[in-house]
Amino acid sequence: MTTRRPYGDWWVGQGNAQPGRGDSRSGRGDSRGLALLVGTAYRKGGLVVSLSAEETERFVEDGFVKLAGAFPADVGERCVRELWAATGCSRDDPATWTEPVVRLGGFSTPPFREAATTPSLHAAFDALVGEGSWAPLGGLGTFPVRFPSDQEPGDDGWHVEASYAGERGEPRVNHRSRNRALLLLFLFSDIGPDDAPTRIRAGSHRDVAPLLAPAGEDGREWMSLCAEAVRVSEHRPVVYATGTVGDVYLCHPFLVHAAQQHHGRTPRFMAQPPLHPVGSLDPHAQHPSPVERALAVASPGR
Ligand SMILES: O=C(O)CCC(=O)C(=O)O
Repeated sequence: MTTRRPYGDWWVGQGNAQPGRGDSRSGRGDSRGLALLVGTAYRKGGLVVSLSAEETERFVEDGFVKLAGAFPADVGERCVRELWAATGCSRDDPATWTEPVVRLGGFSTPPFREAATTPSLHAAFDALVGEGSWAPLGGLGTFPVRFPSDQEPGDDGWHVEASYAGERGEPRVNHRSRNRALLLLFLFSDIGPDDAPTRIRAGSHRDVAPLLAPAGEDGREWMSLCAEAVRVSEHRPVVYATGTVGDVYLCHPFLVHAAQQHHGRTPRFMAQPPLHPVGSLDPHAQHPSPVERALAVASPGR
């Protein structure tokens, strides 16, 4: 049985400054000790990694939590072989890596479905969104594959994700985060601080909720929301979504985040699907789930 460090490889920086070492909890010890530390649950048929109460609270505060070992590394490797084939580049020949980013999508073969539907992930979705309140992932959405490059990628602006289309087809977001319960970052390669980890403004979901509350059910058009969300969250500390194959970051749908240029040596493979809710989230529910509590944070009320 393997154990993983739950948080030890977060890197935290301020703005675009050089990052420094982040959270230092190590989680060393035998697997039962680890279970107590990170809320690992034992279930028939294997080890299920789940979130501790402390991690759930941190999700509400910071807007994200990392679930280490959410899917098996060997499943990740099977996916990566398919992804490499789709890039048209050679894994062994950096001369073929000519673009800073190649966007791939539409993978639904068995290894991708396996990675997206593990008991550990389902336990975490239950913990953050509530049992019966989320729809199992049908796929993993877009893979922006990032290659080491001197060129700017051109898609590294800060933003929140849009969650639904308005009447004219325009992307929108509303205070319930209609149609998006979570943003998920699936790590399909080992990602260090130089390997284009996604940048996250920790706590920025709390800046975005008040921008949406006054707009009610209609919500706001995504581009203008992003412009304001980026401005009001500038003061937040920046965390890099580093980790190893099989780790998944569970992020609040209002979290402000951005890609970055790849300064390392090994191409980065990461998927970023939405988790769709069943029904609609309610920031003012009588018994709110953690994601609903975080929707309501700093919101002035109904
Ligand atoms: O590639 C990344 O690190 C993040 C990409 C992203 O946020 C996006 O494509 O919306």
